[in-house]
Amino acid sequence: MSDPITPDTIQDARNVTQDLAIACVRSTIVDVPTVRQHKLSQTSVTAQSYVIVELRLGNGVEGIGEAATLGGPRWSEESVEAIKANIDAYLAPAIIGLRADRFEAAALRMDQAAKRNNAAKAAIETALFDAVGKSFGLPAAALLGGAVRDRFPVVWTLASGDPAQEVDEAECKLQTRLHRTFKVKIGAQPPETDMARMRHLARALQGRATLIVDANQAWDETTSIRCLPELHELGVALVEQPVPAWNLHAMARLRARPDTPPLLADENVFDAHDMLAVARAAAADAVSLKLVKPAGLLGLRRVAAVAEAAGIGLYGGCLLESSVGAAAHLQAFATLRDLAWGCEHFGPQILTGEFVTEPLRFADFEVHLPTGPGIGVLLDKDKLRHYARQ
Ligand code: MUC
Ligand code: MG
Repeated sequence: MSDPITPDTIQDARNVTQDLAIACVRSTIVDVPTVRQHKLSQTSVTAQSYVIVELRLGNGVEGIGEAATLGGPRWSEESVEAIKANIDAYLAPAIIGLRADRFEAAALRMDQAAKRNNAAKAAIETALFDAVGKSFGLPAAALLGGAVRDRFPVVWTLASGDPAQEVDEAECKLQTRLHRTFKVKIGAQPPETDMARMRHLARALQGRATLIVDANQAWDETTSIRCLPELHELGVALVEQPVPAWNLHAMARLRARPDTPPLLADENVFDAHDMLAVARAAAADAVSLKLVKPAGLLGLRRVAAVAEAAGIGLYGGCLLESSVGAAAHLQAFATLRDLAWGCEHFGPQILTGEFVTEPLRFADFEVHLPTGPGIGVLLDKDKLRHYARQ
């Protein structure tokens, strides 16, 4: 028999409501140099820029979240400057006073306050999960259904564009047992140059590493028809977003060809509606899941649910997040029943420094789910100040 409801029980419930009320939200732009230049088809970075959200509850507990970008508003439409402005002016005011554990209500209010702005919304939602988790001593994964894994095979990205440097970098990652699957960023150079680069990498790493490529929408259908069979022959395991995001039907036609490697949808799947369209068009074998695309952890799980229902594999994507953003992704990825393609949260490793008290653990080709409550990492406030943009 459960205890009868007494005035004390009612008072306790009132206290919880006050404890969990969102009291304030602060956003800070940070810039962290990378260890080398990272070149994609549409952008190139020597520093990563994030907006860090610190959200305080009535009980004094602070939750944190991160909005990642890649080279300004060039990977998607959001820049750190716009993210901070929209958090401060629209998103934070929309949720002040709300109970932090009303995650869907917070998402609805943010959707009413601003169209899209999904990276900004994801950073706030992450901070809500972190604050609620920290209030109850539970990992964010527990609030999402519970973890089914505590470590993830982790990809490294080769993106200098110089094949000799890339072989050296891959050798170093293999030797230190950090990474053995390498994603090569193509599309910044002409296709013929990229194909020569791929032949060089495949030869040098044969039998010791798995290669995948990401064209970030750089090729058209004709170029893809010309190049995909050779990538297949070279043993490339996955080709990410070869054609523009809008060209779903080209993805489907390419996928239907017998000599096309498995295709990974990235920029053409932001939310669950996009996922449904890709599934209906039979346009991908796998989907890259990232918090910045579906506006947070709940949205990411909705995309994953549609993909799972369609038999499309899950790949744990990134946007070169720091340990804050990476930890949030791992909390969500940990709850997915089948993460067939592992994850690529190498972001903390490409930064020259970090702003958490304890960085994520990378060992034996895997990244580990942090064990603390909430997203599992804590800000080092001095370091955050050091990287904060003045
Ligand atoms: C992307 O398009 O996948 C992930 C790794 C990387 O190097 O770039 C990102 C974004
Ligand atoms: Mg991609």
